[in-house]
Amino acid sequence: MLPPPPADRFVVFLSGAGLSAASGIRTFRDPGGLWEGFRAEELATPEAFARDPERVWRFYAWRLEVAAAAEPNSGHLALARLQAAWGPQRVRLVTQNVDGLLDRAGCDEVIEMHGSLLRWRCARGVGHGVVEIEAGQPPPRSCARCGDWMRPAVVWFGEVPIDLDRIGAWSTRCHSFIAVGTSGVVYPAAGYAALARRSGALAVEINPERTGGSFDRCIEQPAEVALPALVEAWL
Ligand code: BJW
Repeated sequence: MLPPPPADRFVVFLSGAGLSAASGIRTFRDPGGLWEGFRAEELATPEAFARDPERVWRFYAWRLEVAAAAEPNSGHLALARLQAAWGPQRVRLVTQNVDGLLDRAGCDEVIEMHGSLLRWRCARGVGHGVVEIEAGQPPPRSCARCGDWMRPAVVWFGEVPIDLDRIGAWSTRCHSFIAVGTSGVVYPAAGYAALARRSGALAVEINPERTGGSFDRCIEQPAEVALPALVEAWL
């Protein structure tokens, strides 16, 4: 079993799509994943949106519907339980997921580095406000201020992810860094485990399929199995 962080140190969990797989949300790159049959560039880039806003809008409206209908699974709930017991200073959460499930599981202060499907904004950029989507509601199609298309406040390829300074600082100072359910192919997220490891942290991955990234240990189990067991052992 992994050593818990001492009381004056902290652990960082960086999650990816595999964490939400057991909630029925498809990953991106597994067989049957979201990108199968699509090229990412056709949907998850500003250029794709400029080319065919209707198509990209519909893709994300559908993704929002799926996320809203999903429930947090035992992996999300285990992280919430650990954070409730030790506090957000000792259990720091970063996710690439845009589904809001960590939040709905009761987690605090989650860095959503690739944004969220639950917030939409005007395609023209900042300044026209952000719309928070109510449970079960469809996203708005057009901006109430200028009539241009609305887009999800997610981070597409070529856009800069959120809160990178804080994630970088956490990675260099943490006791342990645990990557959960991420293929490690998308940067800068994929670089933080190696940064943490070079900085002296224990780097661990939880993934039923070893990714070959820079880790000291791999727990080759699904997140919904490994996280409840880890949290039970630590508490
Ligand atoms: C389970 C499981 C279970 C299954 N339990 N596990 C060449 C080299 C390096 C970088 C680049 C390059 N060319 C271009 C770039 C940059 C580019 C990039 O990384 N491209 C690569 C594809 C090469 N990155 C960017 O453009 C980023 N921005 C950027 O770099 O800005 C420049 C900059 C940076 C820093 C400072 C200043 C400037 C932005 C990246 C944005 C990514 N956006 C997306 C879409 C978000 C919206 C949406 O949801 O549609 O984010 S792409 C998609 O991939 C999504 C995810 O968050 C992200 C990561 O995917 P994830 O989560 O790892 O999912 P999968 O499917 O890949 O893996 C799932 C894993 O789960 C698998 O391993 C399974 O085995 C496992 N699993 N069941 C546990 N039950």
